[in-house]
Amino acid sequence: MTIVSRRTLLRGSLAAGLAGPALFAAESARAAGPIVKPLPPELFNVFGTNAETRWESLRGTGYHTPIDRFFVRNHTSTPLIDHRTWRLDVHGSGVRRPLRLSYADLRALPAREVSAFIECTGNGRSFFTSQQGQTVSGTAWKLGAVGVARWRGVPLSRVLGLAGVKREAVDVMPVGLDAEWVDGSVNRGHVRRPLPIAKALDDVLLAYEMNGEPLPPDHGFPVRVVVPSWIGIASIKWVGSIEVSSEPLSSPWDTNYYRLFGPSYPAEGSAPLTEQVVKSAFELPFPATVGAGPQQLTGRSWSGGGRIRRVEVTTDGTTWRRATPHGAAGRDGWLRWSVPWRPEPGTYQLRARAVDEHGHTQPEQTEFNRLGYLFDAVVRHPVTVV
Ligand SMILES: Nc1nc2c(c(=O)[nH]1)N[C@H]1C(S)=C(S)[C@@H](COP(=O)(O)O)O[C@H]1N2
Ligand SMILES: [Mo]
Repeated sequence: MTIVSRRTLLRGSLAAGLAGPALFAAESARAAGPIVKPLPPELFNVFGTNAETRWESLRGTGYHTPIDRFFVRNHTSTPLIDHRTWRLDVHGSGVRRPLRLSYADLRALPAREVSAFIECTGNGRSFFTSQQGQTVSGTAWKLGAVGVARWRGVPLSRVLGLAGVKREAVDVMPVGLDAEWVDGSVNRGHVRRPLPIAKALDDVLLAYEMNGEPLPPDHGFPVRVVVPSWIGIASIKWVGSIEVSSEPLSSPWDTNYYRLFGPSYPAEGSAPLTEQVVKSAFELPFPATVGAGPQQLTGRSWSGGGRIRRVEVTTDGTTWRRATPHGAAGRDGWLRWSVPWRPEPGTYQLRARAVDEHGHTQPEQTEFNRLGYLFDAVVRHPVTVV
């Protein structure tokens, strides 16, 4: 394995007229339309550069979300990156030995597999409006901006260890190689968000495989960060550099965005968001039409705060029945469940609510925040029985 110190490499590259990570973005990443994989309407709802999974397409699939229906959230476009020229730079005031790793270097390090959801912070955002009558900004997701995959790669702690993390290191900032993001008229730069050193050294993965396949372009090929249990923006795709700092770092993604803003929060917003909240979804179209007679309602519940311990469903709005778990509740994943139902023709609002092992529940209402983050209230799912 050839792990070269970044300083040595930079000297070489500077001599050749090169200038660090930005160059790789320009050289090896080219725009390929916002999303590369097919987005058939029976699997996805498309919103510009983003695509949400249709929940009914998960019915009958296993625990892990198949790649062909895993949601995509892109600030700009999926870049096509050549793994042969890709490099990961690990640098900053918080490391003793800045590093530059190739794809082969990373692949040669001891690997780990982690099963975890990635979920957009705004998943469920449209229900602020449809259920609570509130105006929020951002993509009007229903509940399909979440998926669970098997991620294989190298623990970030291992790579940081090779770079020699200093005791005074506080923040770690992975930076994406996709295009800089222009928000209205403001260029916010490359997608990036600092992680506290404690989380970075805990369970974060530098993943190069998803469900046993090389990471697909839309999900971060060649390498993405996977931050289990945290909001999706933490899991930077197409990572090209990681800054480790002995001073606190910040980016628009933890100051202007991904905090709670609104009348119940301080003017500068809440603290930067970290863990996901509790949610439940039925594997049905939204709204759904089903036939009368005996059937099974199926769904999944998940939480960033711990394993799901109990799920209850109501089909009449008053009686809550315990759902039957299918398989075990995954840590950083979800619990699949079902309840029998024998409806007469009519209109219904199905609801499911879950509790995790640390007692986090789903409220009737989510406190308003302008950017529509962390909607955890019980969703009323309209169903017509014919
Ligand atoms: N480089 C980069 N990383 C990124 C993003 C992005 O646009 N660029 N989007 C983030 C957001 S907001 C989410 S929710 C997840 C989505 O991951 P997925 O597209 O693999 O489902 O990736 C995160 N990582
Ligand atoms: Mo997101």
